[in-house]
Amino acid sequence: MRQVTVVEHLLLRQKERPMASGRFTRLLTELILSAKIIDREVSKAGLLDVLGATGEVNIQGEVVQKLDDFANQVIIRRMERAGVLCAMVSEENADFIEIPRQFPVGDYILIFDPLDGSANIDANVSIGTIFSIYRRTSFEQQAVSVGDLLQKGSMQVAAGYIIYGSSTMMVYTAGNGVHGFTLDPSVGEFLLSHPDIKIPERGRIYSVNEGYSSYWDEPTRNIVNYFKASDNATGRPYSTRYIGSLVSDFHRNLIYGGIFMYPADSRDARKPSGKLRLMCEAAPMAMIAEQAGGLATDGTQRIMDIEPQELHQRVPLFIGSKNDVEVVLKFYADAAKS
Ligand code: AHM
Ligand code: MG
Repeated sequence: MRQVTVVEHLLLRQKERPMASGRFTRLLTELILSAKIIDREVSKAGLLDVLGATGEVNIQGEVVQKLDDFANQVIIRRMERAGVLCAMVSEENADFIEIPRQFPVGDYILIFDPLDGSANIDANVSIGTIFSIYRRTSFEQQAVSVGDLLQKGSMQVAAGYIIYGSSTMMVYTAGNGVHGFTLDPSVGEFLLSHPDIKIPERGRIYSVNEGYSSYWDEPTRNIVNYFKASDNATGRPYSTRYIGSLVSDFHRNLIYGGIFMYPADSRDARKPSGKLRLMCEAAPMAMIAEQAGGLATDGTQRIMDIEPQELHQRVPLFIGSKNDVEVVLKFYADAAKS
């Protein structure tokens, strides 16, 4: 059987739009190449650690960088030359990244988390790159400002992730369904393996870091108790599955059905809105969830409708199967009434 590569898939989409300039395809092609480079290094992570421990240097004679810095640099250096972006926002950089003057610019904005869940890397746990693409709305000749970047999730042109797992996959949406491609390392191509992914309406899994339950608000505690309670009609109790790596937890729930939660947490006064970032993590995952038939909320508001006030704003996140996220909305709505 002849399998469609991700670039062929993008070109087919481009052909369906006679006015398309090919810049979006160019952007994603460059991002895919970045992902392949990151994948190559992630798959050698243990090996690089061994080499580092013996005091050896890598083949270029350089000290091996931490992988999340490496991933960040790969994406920035490749994408700034692509000629299609006007700015980038990385979870690793406090400020937004401008395109150096010597390179051509375009009107796309790339927001990304280069290696999410990288705290797990030494234990060989799956990690991922998350991306989100917007278009600037202001006049193109003006310098880009933070205001150009603070767009709500519903303005996203596309969103996706690459999961470096037992196999490496890219999952993305450009607003017409969610498609998954698996990297065939023997040919170095992402091949269409999961066309038009739909998340089951109801799952059997809840994913949350329950170690922090004493720091949660009351609705969140009640929600988790609900998923743990026994009820044949709704298939409860659900199973707990929590990896601590958003891309992996989300991807598993996307395929099997379920809900992922990173709620508000009173443990750290600086993080009353939980840990995850609205723009780099929650909004792109929300677009994928919705395109797959699921939902994403902060408890009361649709994630995609939240207007960001700052680049690294955090937000509580409840995301996954439609029926399961509706349970969350109901608990929060009931709490607001009482
Ligand atoms: P990171 O962006 O620093 O990698 O942190 C985000 C990660 C997510 O992948 C994961 O869902 C979460 O942190 C886990 O946090 P915790 O260890 O508090 O459960
Ligand atoms: Mg992250």
